[in-house]
Amino acid sequence: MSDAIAPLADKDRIFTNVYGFQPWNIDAAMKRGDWDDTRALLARGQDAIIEEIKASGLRGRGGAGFPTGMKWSFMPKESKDGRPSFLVINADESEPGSCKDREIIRHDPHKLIEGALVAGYAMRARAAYIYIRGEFIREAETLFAAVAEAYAKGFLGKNACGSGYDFDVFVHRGAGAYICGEETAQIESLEGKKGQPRLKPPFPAGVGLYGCPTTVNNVESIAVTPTILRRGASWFSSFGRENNKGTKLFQISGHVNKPCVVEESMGISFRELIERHAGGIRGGWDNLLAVIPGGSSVPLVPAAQIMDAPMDFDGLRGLGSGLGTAAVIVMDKSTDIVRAISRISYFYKHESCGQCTPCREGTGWMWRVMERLREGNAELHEIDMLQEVTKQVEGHTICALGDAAAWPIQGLIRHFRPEIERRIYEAKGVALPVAAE
Ligand code: L3W
Ligand code: SF4
Repeated sequence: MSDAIAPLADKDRIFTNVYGFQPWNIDAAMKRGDWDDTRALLARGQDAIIEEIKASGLRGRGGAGFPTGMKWSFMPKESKDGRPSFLVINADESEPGSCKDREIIRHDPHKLIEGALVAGYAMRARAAYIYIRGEFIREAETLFAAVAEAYAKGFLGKNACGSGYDFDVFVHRGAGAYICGEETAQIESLEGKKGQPRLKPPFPAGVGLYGCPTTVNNVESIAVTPTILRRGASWFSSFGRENNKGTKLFQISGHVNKPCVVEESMGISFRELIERHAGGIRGGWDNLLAVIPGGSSVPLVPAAQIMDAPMDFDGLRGLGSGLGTAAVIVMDKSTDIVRAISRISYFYKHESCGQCTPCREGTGWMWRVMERLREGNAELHEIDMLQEVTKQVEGHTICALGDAAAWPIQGLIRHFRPEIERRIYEAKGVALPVAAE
């Protein structure tokens, strides 16, 4: 059960233009408070900024939830061999269901660009590279224009904001590969190579872009940092629960009456989130079948379990799922749940970069079995065999795509095994066994 987290008041929203009611340009952004004496923020000094972000409890908003301040603290305080450090901002938003970074870039790009300067300064980076998803054509145009505005005002470049610090921001467009959202594949792609993940360790903070110390952060993680510094760590950490602090952009799609992207307190209950912002479940709460609460990589949660669940890292992990990017995919009882998960399996098969065998072979294998289960064209024992294969893929690959392909199937088998069996019996024309009293 959720500890009854109070819904967020408008005055506590960081993304005040997420619906684009006002222009995104720099003059409008400055009226909303962006770029307000950024020089004073920088004057606090690198270590003080990192400490403030640590104290705020901010955890990475790209899916993994790694503590942001701690990640920045891994960056070297002094350059070795004259090597620069870099910040890479992951705007390759491609997770099915995820659509928040796109809204930030469309309507609030200056929060991201100011955040790039502040975060880049704190980790002593020479420049930030914003790696934007190739399909985001209009968003990339906005970002290029917003970066140019910031240079024109003297907020970026030499002596950025009059701070005495030189800092550049480059926008780099991807070419349409999901795997380039994985941080080391993104670094490879930025270097002009095929986007294939590297083995970790070494982590990017040690060996990253062009072999230099690099931190890769999600768009939302960076865009919230100037506001956290202005309003204070204790303000940010007053939202949410222990270990799950702050506010978060939730992206609600699927069978709700009003799909939306909304900023809410971490830990808000699923029911409150949907009632307050998405107009309820299509056909009413009794019509809810299951929810994928964090984007396609995390296992689904059946209706009865998610209703009062806290929507945060620990609350959803406790249900065998995860917050991921907080892309909440709602499925009502009209959903063919086996087909839905099979379609997700196809996605991972298609997006596997192919460099490690369990993922390259396993994703195709899992998808083909999922398709047969969808049709009922399988034997009962194959359900256990599929489960076993997901275990052989999970944790045995270079990057998290292997896990992401395995987990949705595990969730389906855990919660909807009777539905899979029903299809097999039905396809064979055999009556379903009656459960013993
Ligand atoms: C230094 C250590 N750094 C960890 C850093 C690491 C990375 C971060 C998290 O996957 C998840 C994935 C998807 N020294 C370190 C260290 N780090 N230990 O911390 O690392 P990790 O490995 O836990 O996660 P990851 O590989 O970055 C990201 C999930 O996100 N996801 C999908 C996301 C999709 C999008 C999108 O479309 N925008 O973000 C959804 O759940 O499954 O688990 O920076 O270097 N000892
Ligand atoms: Fe590539 Fe898949 Fe291996 Fe990741 S797990 S490196 S996507 S083959």
